Amino acid sequence: MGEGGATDQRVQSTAEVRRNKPSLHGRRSASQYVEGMRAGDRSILAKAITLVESLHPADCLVAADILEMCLKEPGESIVVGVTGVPGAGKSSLIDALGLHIISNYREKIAVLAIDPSSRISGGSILGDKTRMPFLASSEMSFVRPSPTKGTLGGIASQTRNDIALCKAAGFRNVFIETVGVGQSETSVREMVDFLLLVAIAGTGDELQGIKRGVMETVDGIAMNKADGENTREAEKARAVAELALHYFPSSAPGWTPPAILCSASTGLGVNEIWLRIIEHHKIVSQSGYLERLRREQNLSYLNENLERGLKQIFMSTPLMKKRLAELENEVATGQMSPIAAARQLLSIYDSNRQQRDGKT
Ligand SMILES: Nc1nc2c(ncn2[C@@H]2O[C@H](COP(=O)(O)OP(=O)(O)OP(=O)(O)O)[C@@H](O)[C@H]2O)c(=O)[nH]1
Ligand SMILES: [Mg+2]
Repeated sequence: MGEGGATDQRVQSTAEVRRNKPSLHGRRSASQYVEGMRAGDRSILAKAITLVESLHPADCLVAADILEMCLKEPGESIVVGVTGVPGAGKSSLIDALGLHIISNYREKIAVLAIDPSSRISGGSILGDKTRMPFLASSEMSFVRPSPTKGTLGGIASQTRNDIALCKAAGFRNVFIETVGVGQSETSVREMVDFLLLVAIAGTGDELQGIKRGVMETVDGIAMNKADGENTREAEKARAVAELALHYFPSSAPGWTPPAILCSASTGLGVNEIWLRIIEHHKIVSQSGYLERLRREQNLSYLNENLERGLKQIFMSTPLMKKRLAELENEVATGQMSPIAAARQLLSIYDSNRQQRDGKT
């Protein structure tokens, strides 16, 4: 080892010092955040997430250190994605599952909700806490909308960061709620162990699922709202969904995705859903599939962070910010094509960089 070892030690101790240094604006050091989170302080976890989501340059180093520490000791966990059309009962079902898991297993639950519609409306997650009355008030849960607005580098990398923090904070079960429209669903598949589609009868939902290719990627379907007058319809829809699932290759080796009848209102099927999720976890852990999946997910995580970092570097000067705003306006009003605008921005960045490099 010799000199190399000494250098490593020196580098490590510099990092150590930085981690223990309080961040700007009188905040905690990275180590203090992580210790607080690990000790079960949910308000520190919430603050750490805000810090990691922050685009403020002053927060970047502390945020990176927090993430690094969390990723080193990720903790055992099951990450479940819950998708489905708006109003299918995703939040209600997560709440029912939460009640079941906390009451029967005494395990902590984190819920991260991604709401792509808020990007348009600018609103916050649509009453998610009111749809999760149990989890919103339980000491053993943590509910948090993931940011969708103004995130440089996209929802995916932010949500992954949030997952890493929740895992490190000892949340054995992490649920990601996402509206099953378009891209959010595809990206959620890339960050969860189990993807549950919440479907309802009478909307052609099961067929919509097939059309969008969702069926190919889900690990299970929960046919929700099987209560009252709707029970019979839900039973039929469940059978159709189960049949449809047989037409697709299985989502993981050795696993046949089930279609389960359930009601978030009465609790029907909640136990079965959770048992199947645990069973899936055992199968994929033992076969080594989960490890492979997580390795692949880490590669996407790397790429997303790289893209995010590059965008941050790209946009770090006032000139670039100003030009981007101007060119966005020109593209929006049809004065310039998107490609020409992107090329212009890239060439400004490139000449700035060359000037800088020339000086040094
Ligand atoms: N009868 C019945 N109603 C339900 C059930 N689950 C949810 N609901 C109702 O369906 C509506 C939508 O439920 P949510 O849990 O908010 O659905 P969601 O899929 O999370 O909705 P978004 O987040 O807006 O996409 C609410 O009025 C719930 O009370 C159920 O099992 N049975
Ligand atoms: Mg919801």
